[in-house]
Amino acid sequence: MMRTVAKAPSLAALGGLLALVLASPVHAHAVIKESRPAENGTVAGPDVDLSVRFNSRVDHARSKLSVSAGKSEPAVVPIAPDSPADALTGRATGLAPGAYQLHWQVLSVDGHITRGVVPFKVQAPQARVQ
Ligand SMILES: [Cu+2]
Repeated sequence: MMRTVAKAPSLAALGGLLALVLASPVHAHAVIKESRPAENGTVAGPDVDLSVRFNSRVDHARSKLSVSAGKSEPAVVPIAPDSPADALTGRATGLAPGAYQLHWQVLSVDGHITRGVVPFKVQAPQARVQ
């Protein structure tokens, strides 16, 4: 009996927590789902197609892609006008072999900005085997 009474408040607290968890999906911050290049992936240069896909629609006009090498200032990569509604795509050109970071910043439909970095490597173009 005592045990049952003691449990009642914690169950109520659990219910409150559950309500919070259930309410949170209303907030749809853009969360990265996949990228090209992949995180820590290696791609052939010097021109590299970039793509970052999210869990929700993003505002292309208020989002940004840029690429940096080492501690250099990130160079802005124009976002392709035909990017899918839930993705940012673009093309970085003239990348020498080496280590790079793809920086993304997006405004999602709920009005929140999220950002992140995807490290990747560029290698020299593969010799073509005919
Ligand atoms: Cu949000």
